[in-house]
Amino acid sequence: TLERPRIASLDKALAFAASRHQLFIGGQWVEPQDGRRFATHNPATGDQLAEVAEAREADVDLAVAAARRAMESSDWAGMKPAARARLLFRLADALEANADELAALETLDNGMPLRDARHFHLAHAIETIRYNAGWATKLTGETIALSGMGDWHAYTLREPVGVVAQIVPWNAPMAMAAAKIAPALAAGCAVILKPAEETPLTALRLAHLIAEVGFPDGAFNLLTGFGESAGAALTAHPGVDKVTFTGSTEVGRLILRAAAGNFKRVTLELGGKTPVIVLPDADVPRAIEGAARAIFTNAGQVCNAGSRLFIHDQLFDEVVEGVGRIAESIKLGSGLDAETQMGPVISAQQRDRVRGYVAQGVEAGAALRAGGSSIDGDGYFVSPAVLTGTSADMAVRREEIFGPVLCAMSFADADLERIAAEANDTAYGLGAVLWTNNLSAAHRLARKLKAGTVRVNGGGLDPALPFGGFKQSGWGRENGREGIEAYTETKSVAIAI
Ligand code: TXE
Repeated sequence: TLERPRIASLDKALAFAASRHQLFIGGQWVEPQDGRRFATHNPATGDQLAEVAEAREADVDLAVAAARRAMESSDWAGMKPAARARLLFRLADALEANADELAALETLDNGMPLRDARHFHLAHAIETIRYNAGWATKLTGETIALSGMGDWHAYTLREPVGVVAQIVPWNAPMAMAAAKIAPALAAGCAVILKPAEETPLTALRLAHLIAEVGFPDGAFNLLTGFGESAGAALTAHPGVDKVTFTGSTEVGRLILRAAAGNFKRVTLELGGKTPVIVLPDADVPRAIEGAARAIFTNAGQVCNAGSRLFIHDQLFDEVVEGVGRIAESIKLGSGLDAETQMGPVISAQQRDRVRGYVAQGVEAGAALRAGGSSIDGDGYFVSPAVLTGTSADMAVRREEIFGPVLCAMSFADADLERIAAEANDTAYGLGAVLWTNNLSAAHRLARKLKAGTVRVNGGGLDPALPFGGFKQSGWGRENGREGIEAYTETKSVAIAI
């Protein structure tokens, strides 16, 4: 059911997937030192999709050496900010020119509907690169008025932090890779990107485009490989100055420990258990649609997925029924099918994990209002699930599931303190969503919620808006000015005059 231009992009994507993939180090495509390779699979069918090079410690050493050389070369370290910006703008154009193929690759690799891959993930990646390209020429220090005795002229410089290892997950591979590499390169850092072992293909295609637009050797390096080997070696390497990571909270902890060796700078985007709160004055149809979108997009494999729905008593039945109806109407299938609204989850393991949470909840007394089963066939499909009657101590309510599973709860009155306390009753603090037309309640709750992003009546992700977590959802922010400044070191210069 694909349209003709889409078929051409799919053919290109399949040919790329089937081609021989290598590591990209110091501007060259190279074989891994010990020649190892591993297979990746299409989650919609379970079939092998590609075979990619497996980087290990020796390859990490080579990539770090190449990145360090770039940080000392006049080609990269000496490049003017405006020239870095031009390269990034060219990269964004190259992504745009190849967006259909990249989107098809993303769908093959991750399973997401092609429409989402093209119109959200690719569009967002391109916008993020352009946004950060603009910052390259606007990173400035300050002149400082001093309080002490001396008569000094004092100012600050913002310098690139150095070699940055960037480790990304499989749920939004292209968008996440762009969000990592764009500010790092705009700031003048040298990058070593490690995509998730499940989804390396768009990062590989991205590396080809980076080579084509002419970034100097070693400014960008790509290592495909596993977390425990390539990822761990990168985070422990003394030649790496900073690690930026998006992934599980558990691996975030491992990264912090590994980074302690040489006090690497660390930015972490970790898990979430985002509350969605529907107040009594909400626009109900929009709240229903928004609540469903918040948890079912990308099959719930979103760090900011709205997995806990708090609804005022008087709207509870209507909202749960509405979200349940949407859950039941969602068409599951291959992301390549134009009709598909929800693709598979990433792996058989993830499918079993998601189902396990639902089963555990039901066993503990929760009621399944919709979905939750896996679908027969070869791909890794889970039908969207809505649970009521969960208690605050159940795993389904507390832990990040990373699947299309929603727990709906009611609250009796509009006591904002109590609502905020329940919403904040989690180890995470990535996002929160409010549905209300009460301006004061919206502002009050926005202040009380312990979350890095609060969305009221919709609103989404933007490269200009800082994104990150309170509590165990992470360290630091990506996007916006803060996002790019995180790739710089501040240097104070004081001159006696
Ligand atoms: O994540 P990992 P997994 C959560 C989500 C999901 C669970 C498990 O709940 O179900 O984590 O997913 C690399 N040193 N999120 O196992 O392992 C790995 O190669 C360095 C939420 O896939 O964190 C991959 O590139 N790197 C999340 C990346 O880390 C290591 C997105 C993410 O994999 C490493 C993904 C190590 N020791 C999962 N071990 C979000 N918040 O968006 C693994 N990696």
